[in-house]
Amino acid sequence: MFWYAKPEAEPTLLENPWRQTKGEWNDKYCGEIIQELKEFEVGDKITKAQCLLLGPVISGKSSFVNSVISICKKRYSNSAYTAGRRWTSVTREYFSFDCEDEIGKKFCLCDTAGMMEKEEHGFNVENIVFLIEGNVEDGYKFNPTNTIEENDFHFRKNPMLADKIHCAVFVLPATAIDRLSEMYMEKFRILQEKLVKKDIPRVLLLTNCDLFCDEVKQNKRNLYRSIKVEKVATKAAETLSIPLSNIHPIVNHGGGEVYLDPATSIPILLALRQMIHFANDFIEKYTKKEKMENARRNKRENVTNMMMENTTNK
Ligand SMILES: Nc1nc2c(ncn2[C@@H]2O[C@H](COP(=O)(O)OP(=O)(O)OP(=O)(O)O)[C@@H](O)[C@H]2O)c(=O)[nH]1
Ligand SMILES: [Mg+2]
Repeated sequence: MFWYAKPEAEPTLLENPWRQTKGEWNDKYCGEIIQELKEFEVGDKITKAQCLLLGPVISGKSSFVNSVISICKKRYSNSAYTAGRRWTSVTREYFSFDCEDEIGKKFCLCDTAGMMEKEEHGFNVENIVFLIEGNVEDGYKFNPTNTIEENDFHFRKNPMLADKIHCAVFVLPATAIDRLSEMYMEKFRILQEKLVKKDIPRVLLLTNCDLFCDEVKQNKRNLYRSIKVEKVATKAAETLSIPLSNIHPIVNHGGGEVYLDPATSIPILLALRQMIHFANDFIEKYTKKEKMENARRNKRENVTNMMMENTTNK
């Protein structure tokens, strides 16, 4: 008679998290991050960190907006209309969400319609450039086949720095990383090129980590210990050319919960904190470049004026 050793189950959780955080995932740590965000100064008084959410339909963009607003309000909020499991975009209008509390004053989350593979669905890539440049006002109805025109009611002709996008946030379900089609990758590539050209920081939110990993579903505190989640984040970094440190696996609030679990809020807040920091870096760099450009222009004008004076005096 032979005895076979029962094969050991593959480990699913790491002993040490693949991403370190400063504290236990409880209300106290959640409160500390919120306090840090309240004290953080973004740009000047009028400029909030404007973050644009981009991603396929039903990827969890509006749910992220709701999650953040819920955390700010300390109760579940459904300000951004969310989709069921349909394949066309439920968000049809461009809308930026903020919250009149101390952290809410620091940022603005700009929700968009889902990007579909084909141009005729979702919204077109050219419109994203207008969104980034701050040419699109709240209320604009996404039109998948047309690009916004200068004579459109929602077209802002002379956007200020405060109207522009300071951080681009891609939103993808963790479950979709292995299933991105060629057509989709091409859309992402074009978009990334445009963002890199404009020096706009990029962050990626990996949503639905509860549906992707059972250990996370059972306990949200397993998020940064899950081997499966670490692997998918690394794969996303390689596939989408985004640094791993800019990739945030999350579970959105809203799965019928009544109490806001700090273990769900903390990774969302860590993502938001990075978005606000990156947006601020962009604002600082943009302001510096603008000052340098103005100084150069003034110098050029002074030289021209002096030359003109010299010619008239001769
Ligand atoms: N389990 C789980 N469900 C989620 C998560 N994030 C979003 N959902 C669900 O996914 C569905 C789609 O979410 P939305 O936030 O509407 O997605 P969206 O990207 O805004 O979709 P469009 O506006 O249509 O482009 C909703 O039923 C959400 O409740 C998550 O992290 N985990
Ligand atoms: Mg939406």
